Amino acid sequence: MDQPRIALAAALCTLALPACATLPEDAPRHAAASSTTPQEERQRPNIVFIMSDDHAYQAVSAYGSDIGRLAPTPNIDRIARNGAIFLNSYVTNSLCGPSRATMLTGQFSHMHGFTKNGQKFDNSMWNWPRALGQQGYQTALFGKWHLNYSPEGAGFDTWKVLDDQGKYYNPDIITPDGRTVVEGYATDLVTDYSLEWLKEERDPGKPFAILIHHKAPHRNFMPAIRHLQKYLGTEFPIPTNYFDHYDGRPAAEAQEMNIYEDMYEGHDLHMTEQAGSSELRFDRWPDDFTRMTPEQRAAWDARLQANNDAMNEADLHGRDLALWKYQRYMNQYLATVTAVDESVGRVLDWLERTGLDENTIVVYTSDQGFYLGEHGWFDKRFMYEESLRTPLVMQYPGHIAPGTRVEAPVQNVDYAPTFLDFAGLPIRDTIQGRSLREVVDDGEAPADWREDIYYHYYEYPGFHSVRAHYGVRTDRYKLMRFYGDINAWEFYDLQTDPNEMHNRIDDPSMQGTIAELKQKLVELRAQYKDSDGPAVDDPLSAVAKGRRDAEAAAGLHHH
Ligand code: SGN
Ligand code: CA
Repeated sequence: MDQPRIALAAALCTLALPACATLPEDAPRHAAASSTTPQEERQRPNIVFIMSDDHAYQAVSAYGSDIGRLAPTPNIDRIARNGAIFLNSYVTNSLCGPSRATMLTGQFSHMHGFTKNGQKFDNSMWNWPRALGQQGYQTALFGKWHLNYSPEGAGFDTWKVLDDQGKYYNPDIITPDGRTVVEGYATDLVTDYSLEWLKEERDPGKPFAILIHHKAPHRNFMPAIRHLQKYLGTEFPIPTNYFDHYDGRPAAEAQEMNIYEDMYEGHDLHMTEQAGSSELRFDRWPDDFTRMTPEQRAAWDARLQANNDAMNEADLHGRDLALWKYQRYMNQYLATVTAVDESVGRVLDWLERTGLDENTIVVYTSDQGFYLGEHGWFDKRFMYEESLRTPLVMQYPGHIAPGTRVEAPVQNVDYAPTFLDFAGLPIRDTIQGRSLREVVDDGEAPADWREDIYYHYYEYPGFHSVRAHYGVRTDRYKLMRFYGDINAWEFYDLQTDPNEMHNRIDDPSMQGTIAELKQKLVELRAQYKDSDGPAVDDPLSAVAKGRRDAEAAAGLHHH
């Protein structure tokens, strides 16, 4: 943990010699802050933006799910209690890189250009933290970046990031000085870095924006040693569609993100070869475990041994094994969330102790939602509810009333304009979202707030084999178009079919509604300037349609 105090050096430099402050090249040299009095300065809110990776809203107790009752998140809930919970919060493309680029720029994937993971984000693009920095804010980023090797050039005064996806144990940490392996647990390290900067390194005379980006609860779901046993033995409720057969949903059928078929038993589920052994079953990427110290590994093995031995002795197969895997997935995933929730608590406690909470906006969100066994799945990507939604809570005393419940549909394109707005900056016209101030100030959306949300997923071929698709969600219905080698429309009535099991695209009684939704989709694609993929009125290819009809006639999709 002996990291060089680069940030401290930068902060001292700023204090002593304003001319050597780490302003980005393109920052105006006459930052507005220089003309504001300390009194005005204090009135601009600080921003604490906390984002985890792959945190399902079903696993945030403020959202009121059964899982939340068994595995509560008291500190994330605290933010909701102190301020607002967004009950209809959605992403624009349910994947890490694209989502992060969207939050930074306020644009849909096709506009900022980062449509799939693995692309390289152009760090010099406009982003909201840099815009605040140019107006006198101090800005810092700790944790996962995953848009590029590092955030070099993105405008942060201080940064310290995880390499790529980030590792849970002893992660590689990249700073402006280079890259080192740091002993510790990623969620705790990122929290320590953040609190060190807040307490000791920033300039207390300036407003700040800090981005705290956790790796957890992303795959491969490794909890901190202290939480490893937390939920072993808890029986989580099995989703009613855990054994989904994907009837009438060819893209859902073709995915590779099934808990009982596609998860790696060693890597993801931490299962061992046999009773008495700590040898992991199939582990496609052994580095997550081999990088642990012998002490960490011994502590890990000791805590899971009895549970793994019992599983091996029971010699489970088929349905029983699938059910066991669901419980193991849940107890590990949710235990990684515990450390995230503790981290949120540490940050909130510090803000309250210093009184800074009074003038600080705190946001908790995730880069997208996640499946916790619904349709048999882990991962995300699909426009179905669990990965389309993402948790979002926000507090700002005096500006957001405690316990506000926002029903209006919001999307991650709205974050950038929100921060600009609260910081008193104009909302630039390349931004495609709207400031959430408009919906949180009295909990009501203005009359011209969006009614429908637009979504577009691109990454195919790719991990988990989810086909490209776009779609629209209204308050009641959802229409999606998959394209590429699976070319198909899907339509759901979320009121009667919230689990999206019945694709009613061919239901004669729904054709009027479907035509209206297609029209909305045409309008949304024009509004957001998206011409990627087939046009809404492009017919499905004869090949795909013929195959679907033939399969339906053969009863292939009816179990
Ligand atoms: C990794 C994961 C995948 C996951 C992608 C994208 N495999 O490749 O399961 O879908 O990240 O996730 S892993 O075992 O190597 O973790 S994202 O959050 O970055 O979009
Ligand atoms: Ca993610």
